[in-house]
Amino acid sequence: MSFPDGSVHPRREPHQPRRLDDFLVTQPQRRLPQDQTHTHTGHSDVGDSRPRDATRAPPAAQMSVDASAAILSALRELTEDNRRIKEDNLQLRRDMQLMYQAITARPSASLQVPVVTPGPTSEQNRRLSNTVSVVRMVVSIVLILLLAVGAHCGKTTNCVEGEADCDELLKNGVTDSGVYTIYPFRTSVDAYCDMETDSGGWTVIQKRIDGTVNFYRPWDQYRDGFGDKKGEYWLGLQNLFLLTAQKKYELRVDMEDFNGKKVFAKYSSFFVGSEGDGYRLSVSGFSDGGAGDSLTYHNGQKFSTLDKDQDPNSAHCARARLGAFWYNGCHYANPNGVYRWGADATISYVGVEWYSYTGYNYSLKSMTMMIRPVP
Ligand SMILES: [Ca+2]
Repeated sequence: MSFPDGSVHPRREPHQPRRLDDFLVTQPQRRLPQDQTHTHTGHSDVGDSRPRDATRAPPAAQMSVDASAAILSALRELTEDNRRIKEDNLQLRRDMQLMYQAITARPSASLQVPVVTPGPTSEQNRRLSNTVSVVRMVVSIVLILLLAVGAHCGKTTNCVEGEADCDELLKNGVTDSGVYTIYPFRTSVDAYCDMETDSGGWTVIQKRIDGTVNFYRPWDQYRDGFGDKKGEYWLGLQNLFLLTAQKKYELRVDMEDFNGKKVFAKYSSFFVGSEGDGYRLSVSGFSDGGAGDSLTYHNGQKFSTLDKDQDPNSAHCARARLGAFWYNGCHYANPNGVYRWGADATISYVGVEWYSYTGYNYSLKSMTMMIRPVP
């Protein structure tokens, strides 16, 4: 039997099932002499079930008593064997449960469990198996305790506590917009907090304002975040996952064209899945602030970058649109496209675009994506 970490459970010698015949065969074969088949009275004892004095019992009756004793002995041993097998099976199930819990709690954990070579006898194997079972349990329990301690914030761990987002900062009296440290799931993240727009409390997750930061970047940078928190930046997909996993959030997208016209689009529900699910976008509940809806089209899509094509289009949308986004096939919104100062059709579909507002080939002056817990 092998475990997920590759270790092998010490083989237990199966208890050999015993048959009644084994015991009966081991009994001395008593053959009656021909001259004792009948008593002097001429009466046959075969088939006579009446109790008799043992000292006076004829040989056939004695054999029957011996056979009964052998059967009772065999039954007792079989019962004992059965009890041991049940105990071993129960212990094995406990070991497996502990190993499974330890491994699933920390996939990278490698349990160093000694592999025991079966000994010469089943009794020795049984004792070794019991010893190894105890070692397994102790190792598993220690691992589980270490994981539990590791999950708790302490002096030796990096996790910290504080406001989970800009909305909590606002409620704690921070009313000025600016860059603050927030702690989604006790993870330290710097973000710009908008404490003015629509009553404030917004955590900015993306901002384009002047084209000073290059947004055509690979997966790792979109996962971890990049840019200047006081200017243009992307907060990072992992941070978005952590943020939106802790509460129910709404999304607001503010934008401005080069004529100074400001509009926005708002969505009552916004969250981002885990990296294992491609940081999949879930967005719904559009309400119009003049920009129209160009984001619902992207709902349900995985995130794509120049080095990771996860969009359903046969083309590589991130490369075709010179950006990175939850491309569908490919976009109505391209917030992370090329900043190019207004109308430009030299290369189509690659600007900072919101189709329902200014169509394709018009790169907006500013675009800001920000989230806030739903009241
Ligand atoms: Ca594709």
